[in-house]
Amino acid sequence: MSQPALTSNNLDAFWMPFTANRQFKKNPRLFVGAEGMYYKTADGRQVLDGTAGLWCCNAGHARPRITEAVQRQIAELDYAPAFQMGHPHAFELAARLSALMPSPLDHVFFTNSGSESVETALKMAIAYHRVRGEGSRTRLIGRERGYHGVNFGGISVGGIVANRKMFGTLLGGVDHIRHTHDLERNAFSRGQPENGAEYAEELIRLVQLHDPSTIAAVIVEPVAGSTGVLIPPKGYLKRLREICDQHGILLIFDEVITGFGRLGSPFAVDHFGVVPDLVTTAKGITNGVIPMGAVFCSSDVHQAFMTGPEHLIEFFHGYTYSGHPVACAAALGTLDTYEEEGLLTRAAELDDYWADALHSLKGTRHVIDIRNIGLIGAIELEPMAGEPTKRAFTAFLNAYEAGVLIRTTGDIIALSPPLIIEKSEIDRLVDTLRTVLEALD
Ligand code: PXG
Repeated sequence: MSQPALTSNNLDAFWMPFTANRQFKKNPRLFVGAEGMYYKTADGRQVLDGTAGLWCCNAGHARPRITEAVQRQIAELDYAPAFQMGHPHAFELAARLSALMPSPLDHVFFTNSGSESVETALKMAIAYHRVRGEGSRTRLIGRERGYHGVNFGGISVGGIVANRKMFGTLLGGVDHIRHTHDLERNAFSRGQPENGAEYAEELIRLVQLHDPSTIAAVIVEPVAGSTGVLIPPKGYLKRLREICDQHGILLIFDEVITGFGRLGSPFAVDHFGVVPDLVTTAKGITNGVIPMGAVFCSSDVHQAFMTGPEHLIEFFHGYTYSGHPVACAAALGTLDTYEEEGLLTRAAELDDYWADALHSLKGTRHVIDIRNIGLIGAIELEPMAGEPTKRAFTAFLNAYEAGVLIRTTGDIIALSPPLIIEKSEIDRLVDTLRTVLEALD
């Protein structure tokens, strides 16, 4: 396809998401191609993908299995109604996904994004209690600094101030436990930090305040990503599970970024050995190629809905594109690629190399913390006096000019490369960052 000529005029119409639109349009950064570990820019440069797109292209770019599966599917069956009708690939995919996830998380509900997966899980949790005769359990508990997408349920249980403050009163009946970030005690931890399991006890305080009979579910990211990579302290997630069990509260893991191999196991559920009642996923499910999400639920949750006359709809929820044939084809091609190349466990093989490379940046200018888990890394910078976020954003721009794509949030650099990354590319990523950071004001 020929490249359209871009003038400042035709950049205007597109209101870009989560972007400094005016800054971007003065000096746009446009990708026109991608293959393997690299993007190609409109000005013909190769850029090393240090972020797997937005945490989604876990197998890297332009993977033939996925491309072929999508092309074939569009020609064969472009769309099938999602309600009261089906097509074989949705069932095949659900079965393969549930086989990947530990039991009893063996039912799958399809969505089109992480945000929709979150809304679906929250609604499932509230409805679950109601169908079992505990309709008073409607309250949802999230966590400070949590990111659960951008829809109203997600921003309500989420804890990122900028994503919430513009949008009114949000969902009622939501409360939050505190986040687990503790630089004073845990700075420069490799893997899970030693300190902070006790932050889970906050949940007991909220249970006492609201009474368990009012609480439907607790939702957390096993590793918080968007807020700047907050890794759970040892023992923390297990303790949340125990408290939920004691009080009949459902536990939801939001695995939109941790799912599909990011931590060196198929899911964070495996990595931490803690099994929630519901798991939200998206992104890596299709390698980012076609929008898709999936919510996994336990057989207990699923079974609770399967009552009453058989001709009646059990759960009044779903999307026109739930289980879209082309998305299913992309997901099946993605799972094939992950399996053939051992990508769902590759991060575990690279763990030491990745950690050593990242932590070699200790002592580099402005760096106040480095943290890592699986193929995730974060480098926290000392903010510029009076200008928070500017230092990291400048690092992002300069790294891009130097041929490396990173993400920043606040003054934190987040790294999450495709799981196909080679050691030499890890070196290049880290060496570029070192040069960029040393040159920053
Ligand atoms: N939950 C979690 C844990 C996420 O990380 C969502 C839900 C929402 O997914 P959708 O598909 O609706 O965007 C996410 C998304 C970043 C970044 O750079 C992270 C996300 C999206 C864009 C950028 O940290 N996470």
